[in-house]
Amino acid sequence: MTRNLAFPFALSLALLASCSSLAPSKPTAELSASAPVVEVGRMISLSLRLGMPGGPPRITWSASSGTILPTLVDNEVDFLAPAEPGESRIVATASSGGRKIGAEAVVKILPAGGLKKTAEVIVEVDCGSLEKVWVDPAHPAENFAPPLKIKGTFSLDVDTGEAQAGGSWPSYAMFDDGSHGDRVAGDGIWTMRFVFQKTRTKVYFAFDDANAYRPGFESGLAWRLKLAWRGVDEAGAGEVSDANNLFFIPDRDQVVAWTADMAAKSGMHAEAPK
Ligand SMILES: [Ca+2]
Repeated sequence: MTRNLAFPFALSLALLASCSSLAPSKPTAELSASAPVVEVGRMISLSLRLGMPGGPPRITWSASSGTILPTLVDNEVDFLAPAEPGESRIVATASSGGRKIGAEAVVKILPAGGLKKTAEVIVEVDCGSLEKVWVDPAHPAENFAPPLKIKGTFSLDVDTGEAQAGGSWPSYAMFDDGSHGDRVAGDGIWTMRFVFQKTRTKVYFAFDDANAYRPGFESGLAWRLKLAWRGVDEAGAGEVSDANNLFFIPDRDQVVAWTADMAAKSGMHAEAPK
């Protein structure tokens, strides 16, 4: 009898063993976040969904950066993003009846404003620096004549600032009257404000002014400003010009500025090197 009973017992053990190797009987854990990205210092919610036999599991949470904030429910927490952009790896571990299972999620931490869909681009030119500019041997000391104009591969609603990348170099008068993003009226810094839908498309731009000497598509002074800006940029960070033109990429809020310091470094007040 004992032998006869032993066989079915062994068989059922084998069946159990083979069942336990199949997915349905394995504990499962899935970690989900209310959003896959969050701005620095902002909060999202995290939830751990468990399929686990046995009594109520004990759940522990950790994050490689940022702060885990408990809620009233063990399997849900809030995540407070750190002050620095980057990534945080969040791990939740559940244990019950000697079994342990974990799940993890990576949350991307964006800079402040990173989730905003629009990018504000302010272009500023210190036109006080555009005096006695060397353009060519016959025009060695040209002076800025207002208004400064900006043109480029964009379209713009001047009143609202709404702008789109792309376009065939329309020209718009900039402002030195405290409007359209201009910070101080009458200080010689001419400004234009653009609000783009964020894009990685390069927006090329150049300037013009009312100076009478016009050797090409713009005044000689504006042409010299472009060359000088490119020269300073290429000597420096190399972020706002390529082989042909100045550009910005409206993928974030930014100020694109030509300053008196840059003018002094550019050599635009002396004959250009041959
Ligand atoms: Ca101004």
